[in-house]
This record gives sequence, C-alpha cells and structure tokens, in this order.
Amino acid sequence: MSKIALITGITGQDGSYLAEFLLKKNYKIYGIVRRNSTVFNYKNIDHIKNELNLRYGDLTESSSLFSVISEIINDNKEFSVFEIYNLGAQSHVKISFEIPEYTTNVDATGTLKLLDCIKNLSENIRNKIRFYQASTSEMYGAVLEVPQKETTPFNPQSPYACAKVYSHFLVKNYREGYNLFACSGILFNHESQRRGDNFVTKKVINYVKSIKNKGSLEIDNNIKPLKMGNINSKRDWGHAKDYINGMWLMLQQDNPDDYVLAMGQTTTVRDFINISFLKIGIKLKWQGESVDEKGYDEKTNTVLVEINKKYFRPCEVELLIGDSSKARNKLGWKPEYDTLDKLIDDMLDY
Ligand code: NAP
Ligand code: G4F
Repeated sequence: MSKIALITGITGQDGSYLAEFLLKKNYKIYGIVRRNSTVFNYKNIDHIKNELNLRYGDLTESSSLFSVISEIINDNKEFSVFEIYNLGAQSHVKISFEIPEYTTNVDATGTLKLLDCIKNLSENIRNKIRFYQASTSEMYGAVLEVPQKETTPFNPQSPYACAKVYSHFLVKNYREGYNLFACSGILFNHESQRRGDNFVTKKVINYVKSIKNKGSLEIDNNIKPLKMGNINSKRDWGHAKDYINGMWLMLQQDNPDDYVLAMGQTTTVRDFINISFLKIGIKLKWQGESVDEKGYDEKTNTVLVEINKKYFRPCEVELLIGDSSKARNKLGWKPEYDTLDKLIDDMLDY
C-alpha cells in the first residue's frame, strides 16, 4: 500500500525540501507547478525532478486542483495515505500590499478551493487524506502576547497575513464541520540557501558573499551599499529543513491539531546584518538616525549599509518570538540548526 503526497508550492523553499524529505520516506510525490513565460522555474527541484510527478496547476484555478487530485486518486487505487501539503502562496509580505487581491486569491481563496475539493470526495477516500496548511507567525502581527503560542490571538498587519488568517480559520472550520484530518502549522520565519532573494536574510547573505568575493575593501572605492528597510524589527529565525520535519510530524499524529514551530529566540535585522558581516571579518559601526543611518566598515570607513524608504511597509510587524513547547512535547520536534549562528553559516556556505 503506497503513501502519496501532493505538494502545492513544490518549487519554493519549503516545498523543495519537503519533496526531498518525503522521497527518502518512499512517498510517491505529486507537485503542482506554474507555467513561467521564459524559464522552467525548477531550480530548487532540478536535482530530483525525475523522481517527481509534476502537474501544471494554480491555486487560483479550482478545475486544475480538482483534475490533479482526481488523477492521483484514479491512478493510485491502493494508497494507504494521501497527504496534501498546501505550501503554495504569494509569500512576500511587502509585495502583498502591492498585489492584495491576487495575494488573497492565492493565499486565502486558494485554500478554500483545495479544502472544498477534498470535502466533496467520497467518504472512504476522504478518510485517507491528511491536509497540512502553511499558516504563519505573521498572523500574530502587532503581537498581543509575548512569546506567541497556539492560543495567542491574531492581529494581522498585511494583506498577506489577513489572507493567512482566513485560511487558518477555514482549516479549523473544515476540520470541525466535515471531520477532515486538517492541521495548520504556525511557522515562524525559516530560512535556507533556497530562500527567495528578496527576503531579508538571503538579501543580506547575498550581499555579504559579494563583498567577500571582492577581497580587500581598501582597493575598491566603488562599492554600492546594501539598501535596507526597517532594521529594528525582530524575527525568530530557524532553518527550513527543521521546519519540514515538523510539518510531516503533524500529519503522523492520531488527531489533527495546530502547532507553532519556532526557535524561541529573537534577533533584530540589524544584528542579523552585524553577525553576517562579522563572519567575513568586517565589523560594522552604525551612525546617523532613521533613514540617514548608515553601517560603515569600522576599519576602512566604507559605507556598506544604507536605509531606503522604499523597503518600509505600510504596517510593520515589530516583534516575533514563538513558544513551540506544544510541538516539542507532543510531536517530539527538535531542530538540529539550534542557533542563528548555525543558520548563517549554512546560508553563507552555499
Ligand atoms: P516560497 O519559497 O515563496 O514558495 C512559494 C511557492 O508557492 C512556490 O513554489 C510558488 O511557485 C508557489 N505559488 C505561488 N503562487 C502560486 C499559485 N497561484 N498557485 C500555485 N502555487 C503558487 O515560500 P516558502 O518560504 O517555501 O513558504 C512555503 C509556505 O509557507 C508559504 O505558504 C508561506 O506563505 C508559508 N510560510 C513561510 C514561512 C517562511 O519563513 N518561509 C513562514 C511561515 C509560513 P513559483 O515557484 O512558480 O513562484
Ligand atoms: O524577510 P522578510 O521579508 O520576512 P517577513 O516579512 O518576516 O515574512 C516572512 O516570514 C513570515 C513568517 O513570519 C512568512 F509568513 C512570510 O511568508 C515570509 O516568509 O522581512 C523580515 C523583516 C521585516 O520586518 C522587514 O521589514 O525584515 C525587514 N526588512 C528590512 N529590510 C526587510 C528589508 N525585508 C525585506 N524583505 N527586504 C529588505 O530590504
């Protein structure tokens, strides 16, 4: 009897690690991919794509979701379990202010489309389906409790977070109303070498690596500084590989439930930048206020970091720090990358 998984968002950071993880556990894996007009967007899964069953689809298109799920059920008559991981999303918070309607169509209504498709299957099939929803610490927004746990009320601060709150409650509603095995993982920020280039950690790491490749700063006066937004916000950063394991564990339990995954340590963006530069032997000194603040190489006085208002958000999430005791106690979840230092080392070594 085979184990099957369908991953939306398989080309992304989490989806690609999850696919690797499930292949090692002998799952037959299906993934939904989107058409791209110029290139195959398979960078993260290129090394395993021959072992995957990729289908074109989109979370904004119910018929594509229905076709893929029907095909999987028809082609795998004897499956023992069918796990559906809904990781697909317009996942960039800042961009969600620019394309709020699209973000809602994918991150909120997309989840509804998928859950409804499962709800309408026959009972004997539905009973073998387990559903994972990628909820997020962004739902806590302007936080109402520190640290944040499963019972902390949500106070979302972006179209992205509002859409994710909708999906989070919809999962609970379908679990209670239709008895679906559906879980939400409330994941705090997790990063890796596969993080998209326009998220803060990867942007900083890419810049630091480019400076390292230049060699000595003294002989280069043409360095363009790294342009940053709000460097005072705090995030609870972990490694994506550890968080994948947590998602899977949630679906292996006797009963569906929601869990926070977090490291329980919070760091400012500023300190993430400081630590990353120190890794290549550069100590930054900060001078100036607000948008005029700059980060200088202490030795050569070269400006390496500047603030640019264009990266500010209409509403900011200032502080995130999670309490993942429930996942640690009930799931036995224990991250291997247990310090920010290990995460940064891994990202720098790409
Ligand atoms: P990511 O790297 O941005 O990947 C997003 C994935 O969703 C990509 O495969 C993307 O496909 C796909 N996608 C985008 N729009 C879609 C659509 N309309 N239909 C189908 N697929 C679509 O995100 P991630 O960091 O792996 O995060 C995975 C999930 O966890 C997301 O739902 C995110 O919101 C959530 N989350 C992430 C974090 C974090 O810190 N990473 C924390 C909490 C929750 P393309 O490659 O074609 O763009
Ligand atoms: O890396 P970020 O863009 O991640 P953010 O907004 O925390 O969202 C990520 O984590 C969420 C989980 O909490 C996920 F749900 C979501 O999908 C995504 O993966 O920004 C982190 C912080 C923010 O406070 C931002 O304002 O860094 C600040 N920041 C400062 N300068 C910047 C920049 N963020 C980006 N992306 N680019 C900057 O230049």
